[in-house]
Amino acid sequence: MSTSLRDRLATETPFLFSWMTMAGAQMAGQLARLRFDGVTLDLQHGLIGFADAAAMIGAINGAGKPAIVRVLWNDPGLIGQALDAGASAVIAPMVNSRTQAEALVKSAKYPPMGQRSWGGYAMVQAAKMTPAEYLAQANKYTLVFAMIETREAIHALDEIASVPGLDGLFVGPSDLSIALSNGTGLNRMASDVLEAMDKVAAACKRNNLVAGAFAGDAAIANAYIAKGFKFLAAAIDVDLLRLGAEAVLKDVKI
Ligand code: 3PY
Ligand code: MG
Repeated sequence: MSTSLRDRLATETPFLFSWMTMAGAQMAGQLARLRFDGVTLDLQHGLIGFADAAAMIGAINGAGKPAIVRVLWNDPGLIGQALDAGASAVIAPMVNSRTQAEALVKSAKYPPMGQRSWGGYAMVQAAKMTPAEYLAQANKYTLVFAMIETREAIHALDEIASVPGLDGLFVGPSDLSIALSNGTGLNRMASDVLEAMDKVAAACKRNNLVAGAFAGDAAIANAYIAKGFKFLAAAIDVDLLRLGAEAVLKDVKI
């Protein structure tokens, strides 16, 4: 029996994960062995199909880290598939209303909390449980996050955050900055984005939810942590490659 991601998120220490946009189980396994606390697969904007994701989730779990999936959309089939493949948490884009948040929880949780459908064995093996144990514990063992990235979502924050069974909110600051600037800006540190994020952090506190966000670099992660966010995408795979290449080449004397 284990509720490790939930237990870990109940501690004070921020949970920092890498964010994969490229397919490949070997790379996922390598990333999972770095110092990040977990690995997220981006199936919305990344170049990762489901068969890729299933192998990558196996590699991440095999390295002893939680696999998290940002699904393509708030859709019961896609959410069930990610959890059945062994994801410890799912993050659903563009959750803008209480109705959409209720649908999200329904997709991710077994009855009586929701309507997740039973099937597949990767999740049972990943959790190291029997099917009966998994069924009994899955609603606690797995987490579901609603992405807050539009004006509508900011206006409906408490209606979304108070949906029973929802585990956290996850800010998409790029889309939020586009929305708040009426399509003229892309700035994860814009002042109106930061103000909206204060409201998200407060709604999480009021409703006992985990506050998460896509940060993408250390400076932004630090700014969001100071606001009370603790479930953070700290770096994208392509940036990690670029930063590694730059670090090596700057020291080569040519
Ligand atoms: C956003 O910032 O809009 C996201 O969805 C995170 O990549
Ligand atoms: Mg987004």
